[in-house]
Amino acid sequence: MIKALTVQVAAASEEAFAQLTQLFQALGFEPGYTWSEGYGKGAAFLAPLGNLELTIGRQPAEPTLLVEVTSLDEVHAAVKAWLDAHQRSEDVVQKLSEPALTHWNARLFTVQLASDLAVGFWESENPLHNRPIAVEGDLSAANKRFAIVVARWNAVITDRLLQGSLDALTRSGCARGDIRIVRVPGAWEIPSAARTLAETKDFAAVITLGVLLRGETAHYEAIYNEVARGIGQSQQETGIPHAFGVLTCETLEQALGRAGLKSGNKGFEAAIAAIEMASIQEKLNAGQQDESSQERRKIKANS
Ligand code: DLZ
Repeated sequence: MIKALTVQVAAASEEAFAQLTQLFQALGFEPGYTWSEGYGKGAAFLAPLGNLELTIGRQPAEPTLLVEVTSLDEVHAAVKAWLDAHQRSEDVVQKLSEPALTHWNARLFTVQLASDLAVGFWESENPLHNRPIAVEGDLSAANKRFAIVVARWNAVITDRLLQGSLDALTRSGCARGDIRIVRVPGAWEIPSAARTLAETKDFAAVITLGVLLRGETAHYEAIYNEVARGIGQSQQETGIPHAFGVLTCETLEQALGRAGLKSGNKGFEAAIAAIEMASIQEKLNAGQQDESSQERRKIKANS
């Protein structure tokens, strides 16, 4: 039920609003929702993580609004440059502290950015703090090409799946021109088209979309097994991620429910999986290259 944390800060003037906006953008906050009404305006700045942290005992830090950063010294320099540009020089020393070690193994500096806005910027001294140790995919589809193979059989549903996939790709930053759509007669034909596309190595991932209706498909199991096997095999043998968006449903009504009516849109979900896997693949490939070039360096050094 809880959705988000918001800390509201009132800027003293239009000028202060613009200056703080400029600072937050320069520090790397992601721009969030902005609004403007007759009675005022607002601009949100987003961080990847928000916490409402309850403590007891020794207060870990002053002030209470804390921003965790990487490269604390660079952030300090950026904040100082901003203060130098907008504040009297005698005030800067008073408003900005130097980074100092805390009792919780971090370095922190504080800055009074406005009369009721004191911020503590900090960086952990532990290099693994808050860093994911797993390789995880990003959900950005920008500058990547995707192929979609969609079956025409049960087009009333597969068209909706296709719309869902296109929606996910474009909303994640993929340009329309970077999406190749291939229509095949039925689910049976999906694996061969997917494989041909994957083998070109032109695409970061292939999204497969189709619907098999048990009630209306004699030899349903045989078709389904072969389609699933073929798509999986294409993925494994080409090394290009394939998202599986082939629905297997008892009835048309159930299929419609999974194509945007009741249970989300499986085409959208398949595209998101494809985007994530494309990113993971990219990271794993980059990691492998790092490892093999390290290996080559080692061999060279020993020879
Ligand atoms: C033949 C057939 C049947 C009975 N049912 C479906 C289905 O539910 N979903 C689907 O995508 N395709 C079906 N097909 C068509 C086959 O997948 C294939 O296109 C044809 O057998 C031609 O090879």
